[in-house]
Amino acid sequence: MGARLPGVESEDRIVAHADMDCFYASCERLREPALRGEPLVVGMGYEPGETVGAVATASYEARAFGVESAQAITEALERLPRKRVAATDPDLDVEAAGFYRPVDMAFYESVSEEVREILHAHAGTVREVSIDEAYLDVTEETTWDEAEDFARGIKDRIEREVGVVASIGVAPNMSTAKIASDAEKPDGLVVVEPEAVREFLAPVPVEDLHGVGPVTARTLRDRGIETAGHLAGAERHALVSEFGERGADLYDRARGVDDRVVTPKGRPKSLSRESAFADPTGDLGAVEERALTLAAAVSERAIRKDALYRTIGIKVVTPPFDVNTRARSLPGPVDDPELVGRVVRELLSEFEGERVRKVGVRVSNLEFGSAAQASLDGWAGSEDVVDGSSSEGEEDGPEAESSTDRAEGSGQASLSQFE
Ligand code: DCP
Ligand code: MG
Repeated sequence: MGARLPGVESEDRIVAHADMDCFYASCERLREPALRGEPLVVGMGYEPGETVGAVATASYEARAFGVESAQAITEALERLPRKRVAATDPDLDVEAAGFYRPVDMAFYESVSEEVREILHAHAGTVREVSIDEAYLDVTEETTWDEAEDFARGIKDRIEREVGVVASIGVAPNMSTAKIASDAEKPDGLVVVEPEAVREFLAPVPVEDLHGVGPVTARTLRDRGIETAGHLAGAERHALVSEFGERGADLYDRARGVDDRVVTPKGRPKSLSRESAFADPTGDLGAVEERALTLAAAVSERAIRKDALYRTIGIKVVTPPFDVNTRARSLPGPVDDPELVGRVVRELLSEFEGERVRKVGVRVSNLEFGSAAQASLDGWAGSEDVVDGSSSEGEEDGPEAESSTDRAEGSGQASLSQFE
């Protein structure tokens, strides 16, 4: 949760949110221009010619065939066969086939860096929330009358100088700006002036609100709440009794109320990831399996950030919304993915026989800049993605980084990680 500045009304601020379109795919097209305009799938854990891995992202042409993030590559291939295969198979249509490429994080990071430089050139305050996404406080840099031209200037410069396309939303606060940047993707540019916020938000489906995963969305829909407009018209206290503090946030955001101030991002105090089960499970083996995937993701992220940790912890949410955390402190800071897995498994054993809604893994007590101590092989192949959302309502300030597995409820573990 960003700091609140006394006396600063949200209407006084102009916030932009920029998010690159199908970012990894756009990066691939930079170095392989023949892929432009083609259905293109970028797979995490994917190997050329194989069927392993999950979809990190798909170009909009590939999305038209039903390919989406976090889908298994096997499923993507059913919807969109490989071009090369289709070309030799008389039963397949080459026009309805696409290209598959493996993730190359180092390259995407370098493209991201170029985009960041441009964003920083246009705004004094930039909060980078992911590899392809940032909030800008542009109150000092523009006015509502000029906001559209201002945002177009940023968009054009990113496209001209970096070669990828950004969608940008401008609004009086962070949550509305994020929805605005998403509203007309790809190549979107949406400006929501203060007096238009309520009207703009009203038709937005609850799924599109930040922090609402499939599980929450289903609960809301079961209550007849399908849009932000419905949420805004709901009883605040009913939402609070159902979802706790988060319900209050949802209600506020749906009404276009969000006092968070865009603060430049600092170094995190912890790194975490969590993932919900579509249906609470009493199978500790399944919980453990999910937790170990999260543990691997968190350890990799620590390596990428050159962070050592002294504490390894878990979070186990049991129905209805009981949050249990357990942690173990280590004698000294380490970078040891294997140890993270082992500690997580030991801490989880206490929950044998419990039904689990959500599981999370966190490393904390971080120490940075000790690359020499980090294991060398850890530098290979680590991948990083981002999101700030946490469906238990822990807002991410600069002091904590957490993320919710986007494959929540889909039954597949997304291999994505969030910074
Ligand atoms: N990503 C991932 N796994 C996910 C979601 C995303 O690895 N489950 C990666 C690939 C994306 C990048 O993160 O390119 C940015 O995420 P976005 O949600 O912004 O998705 P895209 O940029 O791909 O598409 P959009 O045009 O919807 O922004
Ligand atoms: Mg994007």
